[in-house]
Amino acid sequence: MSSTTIHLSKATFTISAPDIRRLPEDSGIEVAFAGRSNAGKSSALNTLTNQKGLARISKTPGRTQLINVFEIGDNKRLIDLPGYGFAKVPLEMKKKWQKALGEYLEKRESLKGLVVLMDIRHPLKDLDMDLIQWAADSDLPVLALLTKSDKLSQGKRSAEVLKVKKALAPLNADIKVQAFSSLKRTGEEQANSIICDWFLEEPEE
Ligand SMILES: Nc1nc2c(ncn2[C@@H]2O[C@H](COP(=O)(O)OP(=O)(O)O)[C@@H](O)[C@H]2O)c(=O)[nH]1
Ligand SMILES: [Mg+2]
Repeated sequence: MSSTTIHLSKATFTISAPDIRRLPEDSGIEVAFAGRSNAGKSSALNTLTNQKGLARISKTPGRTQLINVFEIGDNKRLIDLPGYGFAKVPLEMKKKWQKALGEYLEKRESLKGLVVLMDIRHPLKDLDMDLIQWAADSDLPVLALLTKSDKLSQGKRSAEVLKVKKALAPLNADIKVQAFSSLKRTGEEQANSIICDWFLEEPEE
């Protein structure tokens, strides 16, 4: 048993990599954040690390095309993956960073958990489902974070969480669903605890 406590607030920016070859050595544990552009990924990273400027909150959707790495110490890293699904971007650019995203997901050995961020008002779009299905097939645990939950009433919020849980249940995988608001800090504790558990998992033989 490890007695270490993980503090996401220790995260410091390490590098922005255009492809996986430019990433730190593939050892230790990484937890990656992925989602459609504008899903609230940068805001969630800032909230969870308690650092306002950690992931620059992009005003122009689709500009965060790089793999951003944040060290939290002890060979553990948070990974901010390029946002996907933004239409108003030249196809060549899109292909390039979608390739970086795909390569990261397929090849990165230290990836131990995937946070998929979706706007609670529009969850489970095709690309989100592709990603979650892929993680399920790869035995990678998933936290589906339903962002901007402050935009819905309590009743609608619970209904949406239930709907997403039901939709994902047939995958029979390690998938947790949590409503989240960076604005109100809703779901922060739960998300933090799931992510820290991933960081504390014993390495496999
Ligand atoms: N109301 C509300 N707006 C949010 C929340 N999180 C993000 N946003 C807004 O959604 C937009 C996209 O957020 P951002 O974090 O840049 O998304 P990213 O493209 O996924 O990194 C910004 O205008 C944010 O202010 C939230 O919890 N509540
Ligand atoms: Mg962003």
